[in-house]
This record gives sequence, structure tokens and C-alpha cells, in this order.
Amino acid sequence: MALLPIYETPDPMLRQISTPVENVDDELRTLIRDMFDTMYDAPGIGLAAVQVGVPKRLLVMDLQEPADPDDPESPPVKEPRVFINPEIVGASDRKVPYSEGCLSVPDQYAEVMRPDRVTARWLDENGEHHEEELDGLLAVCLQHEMDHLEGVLFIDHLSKLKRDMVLKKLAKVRRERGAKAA
Ligand code: GNR
Ligand code: NI
Repeated sequence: MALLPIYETPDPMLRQISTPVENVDDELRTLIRDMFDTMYDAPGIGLAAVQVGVPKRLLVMDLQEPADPDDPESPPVKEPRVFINPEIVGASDRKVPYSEGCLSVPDQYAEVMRPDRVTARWLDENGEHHEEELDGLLAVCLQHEMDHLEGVLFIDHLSKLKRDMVLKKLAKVRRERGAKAA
């Protein structure tokens, strides 16, 4: 198991435009495994390669929803998903708010409006093509991860006032963490 360092805002790494994956090979599959280890450890429900310092068009997701929807404490079902060179080929007109967080903006949450359904195309870890319509949290998370491939963070979708509030709270959390660690 290998945990990779997660880059946090305002690191310029997160502003890189990720480049297409050329070869779906064993080296890439090793990176994918390490990204899952890192995402589950964080814990998070998605991770783009650029967040671990590899600006390639690759992301992993696992919503890890509880087995029993009525019992949030029930053990999560593992459903790992890999998206290589993903594209959104269609989106609904209807937009819905969702309170988003990001491992690169730790412990901060804010509502972002996005299309509630998207049709996406991608390759999996075996180089197989997929096209599927996604909705719910899966659609939200895919759009959040695909933003990372363009150097965009969820805070970029907020008004300047809200963004500054989030960044101020982040600075405060970091000051308190720094004080505790010392
Ligand atoms: O763990 C994560 N949770 C989350 C919640 C709502 C909307 C998007 C996300 S993705 C985030 C992990 C992350 O930063 N992925 O880039
Ligand atoms: Ni994120």
C-alpha cells in the first residue's frame, strides 16, 4: 500500500491543465492502485491524479455508500470506479445544488450548482471504452473531478465573498492545526 501526498490550495500544481493518458499500462495501474489507497485513507469519494502531483487525465471514485440506506453506520459498499480521459458529451439543463468538499481544500464545504445528469465517455483501467448517463452524487463527483483536470477547484464556482470566507476559514483551521502540531 502506498499513500501519495495530496496537494492543497494554493499550490500551483492544482492549476495545471492535465494532459491525456497515452498508454493504459501497468505503470498507470500502479498509480491507480496508489490513488485508491490515498483516497480511502483520506478519506474521500474521489481523487484526480493532479491532486497527487500527476497532471494526467485520470481520476478514481468510490462513493462508499452505506450498505443499508436507513443506517448510516452500516459498512460501506466498495464500488471503485476508474475514469481515464473522461469527456462529458451531454448535460441536463436542470441544475441542482450540492454541498461540496475537496481534499485539496481540507474541511471546507460550500454549495455548488451543477447539472444533475451528465452523459460521460471514458476508458477504464483495461483500456475499455464506456459511455453512461450518471446522476445524483456520481454526477456531482464526476464533474468536480473533471474540473480538477482543467485546474479548477469547487471554490472557483463560488462568489468572491463566499470564496474569501472559505479561504479565511481554511487559514484558521491551518493555524490551529499548526499550533496543535507544535
Ligand atoms: O471526498 C470528496 N467529497 C466530495 C463531496 C461532495 C462533492 C465532491 C466531493 S469530491 C471530494 C474528494 C475530492 O477532493 N476530489 O477531488
Ligand atoms: Ni477535489
